[in-house]
Amino acid sequence: MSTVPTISAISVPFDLGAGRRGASKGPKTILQAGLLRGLQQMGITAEHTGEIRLPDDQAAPLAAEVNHTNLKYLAEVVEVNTRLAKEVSRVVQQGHFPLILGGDHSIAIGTIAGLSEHYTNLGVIWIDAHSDLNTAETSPSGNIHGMSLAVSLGMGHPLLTEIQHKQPKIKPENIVLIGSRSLDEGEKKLIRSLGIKCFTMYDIDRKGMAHVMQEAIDYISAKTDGVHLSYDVDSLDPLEAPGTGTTVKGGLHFREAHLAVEMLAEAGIVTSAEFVEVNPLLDDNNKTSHLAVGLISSLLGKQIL
Ligand code: HAR
Ligand code: MN
Ligand code: MN
Ligand code: MN
Repeated sequence: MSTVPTISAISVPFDLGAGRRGASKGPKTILQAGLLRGLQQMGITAEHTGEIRLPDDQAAPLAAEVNHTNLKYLAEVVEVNTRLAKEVSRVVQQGHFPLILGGDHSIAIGTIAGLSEHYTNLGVIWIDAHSDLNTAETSPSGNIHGMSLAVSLGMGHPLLTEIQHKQPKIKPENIVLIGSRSLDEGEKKLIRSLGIKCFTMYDIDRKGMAHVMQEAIDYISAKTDGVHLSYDVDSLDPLEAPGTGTTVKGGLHFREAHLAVEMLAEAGIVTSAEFVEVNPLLDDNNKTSHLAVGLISSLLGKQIL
């Protein structure tokens, strides 16, 4: 029997936080790649609680009301994340493990908002080529998926930072970035000024993934009462994960990406997770969806032997 709690998978077919469409099709292809069946074969109880989506009628009037030039689709991002936060909070309340399937990375706003109701020192491990620490002022694109971690720290438009009321949701000292290799100037300044722990690709090359993960685990488990894993598949090298909207060369190899989640499983510290930015429209034979299934399975305890 598995010691893993019941998994409640939540699909968020949303991609308006990204610059290109298609990540909204991620949850479905991840499920079609056999996620739930695989978990059940591991002895895990896994259920799908449903989809968080925009109401067809509400987005347009809201958008007109909060029309903001450097925050693309602000109203839609607010709406979907408000709904997601409630669902994530409900799942935690129920004693289940929230597993959020994105969707673009803007949905971390709702996930973390929902989680933050239940933890006073929520740790966040952010595995990503990017740091998603932009604000409207520093963003080169206006795409909110590049701002979700800043929003969770309480920085950004009040409609975003005030989702689920508590603000900020997380503390800079409880965050670890892993796999960073594309940081905007404003983001670099913020990482330095807030002292956010950041393991770049340079650190991974220099020290090795096993060393980096052990440091990350020791750092975060010392002071947190729960750990959320936010896994952006663009952290992987584009050769491994071509199906994502903002690929950056020089990323994690297949084994490094798996080792990270295998070590987290062994440490037993992760209390929730999200896998984001799978874009089936850009994929090669659903390679990236299958990769996501492999990573999730390893995170939840699948071993080679
Ligand atoms: N930093 C850039 C921006 O803010 C690119 C963000 C890329 N998107 C992501 N996030 N996939 O991890 O626009
Ligand atoms: Mn139950
Ligand atoms: Mn991201
Ligand atoms: Mn990214």
